Amino acid sequence: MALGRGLQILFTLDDGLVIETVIIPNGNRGRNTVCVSSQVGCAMNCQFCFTGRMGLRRNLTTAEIVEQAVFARRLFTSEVGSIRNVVFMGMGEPLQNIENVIRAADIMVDEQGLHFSPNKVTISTSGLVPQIKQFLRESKCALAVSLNATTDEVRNWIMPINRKYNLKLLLDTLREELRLKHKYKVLFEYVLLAGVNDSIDDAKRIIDLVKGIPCKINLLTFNPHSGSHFQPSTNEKMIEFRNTLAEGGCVVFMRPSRGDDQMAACGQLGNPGELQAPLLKVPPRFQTLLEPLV
Ligand SMILES: *[C@@H]1O[C@H](CO)[C@@H](O)[C@H](O)[C@H]1NC(C)=O
Ligand SMILES: *[C@@H]1O[C@H](CO)[C@@H](O)[C@H](O)[C@H]1NC(C)=O
Ligand SMILES: CC(=O)N[C@H]1CO[C@H](CO)[C@@H](O)[C@@H]1O
Ligand code: SF4
Repeated sequence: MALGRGLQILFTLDDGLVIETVIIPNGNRGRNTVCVSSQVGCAMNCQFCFTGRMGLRRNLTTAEIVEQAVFARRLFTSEVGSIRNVVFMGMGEPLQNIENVIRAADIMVDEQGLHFSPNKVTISTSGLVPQIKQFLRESKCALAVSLNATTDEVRNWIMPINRKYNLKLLLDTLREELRLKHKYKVLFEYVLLAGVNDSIDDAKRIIDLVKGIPCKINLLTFNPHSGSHFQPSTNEKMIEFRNTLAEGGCVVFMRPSRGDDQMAACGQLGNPGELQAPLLKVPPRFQTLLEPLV
């Protein structure tokens, strides 16, 4: 079955609010990924994200989170492949709903539950430092951290959570906490934005920033949408960026462009008609390079 860009499922909750779950196909191998939501909306206001622009409505319950994976599993019988991975990259900042998220992830990996492998259940965070510590201590599941910038100047702008927990604090915390884990690697997500964070100097800074942190780095293509003024980097830029990281000794992945849009569908959920959160002021240095807002 060809899923094209991924299969989007809308769930209406008991109180009438709507959340989205996306199934991301993985080629012919039939090992599909389900991208689950953890909150209705999100309070983090990342500048590239639809969901962030809606603001936060509420946390999902443990059951509402687990149900998304159960439903995806039921849709995918063996003929069309199965669901092998769960990523908490839908609506919401999972670690802002940490109790329910840890419980849901526990159920997903429990033998009596959904019995996913713990390294196939990934919680993705924008960087809530105290919750990252708690998560790494209490859960066996995988952690992805959205880095998306290499200086506080840029990260403060595109991911406002950085004003509370800056890059140094975030990375020092990971360096420290991962010493307590056995054979555990954190995944850094880095979305390349043309002219904003895609220079070779950025790649070189990443190499320094992640030194001493067991990790993998995932480079993603930005998927432009109305409501955002960013543009994706060119393929050549991405390849050059990837090569610089690899030469610096990093384990780096870059999704082929087809997969890109599918991943990008996840993490940019939400109804553009509900825009509420303000766009932040663009630092003067970047003003000329961004597209005017539609
Ligand atoms: C979501 O859950 C967290 C605790 O896990 C709590 O601190 C926060 O206030 C909750 N948010 C809402 C909107 O209920
Ligand atoms: C930041 O990273 C996350 C991936 O975890 C992604 O969903 C989001 O769109 C990224 N974007 C930017 C531009 O920072
Ligand atoms: C941190 C920062 O400003 N990084 C760079 C991102 O990439 C553009 C161009 O590719 C540079 O101009 C920025 O300095
Ligand atoms: S990228 Fe994630 S954390 Fe940031 S606003 Fe969107 S849903 Fe929230």
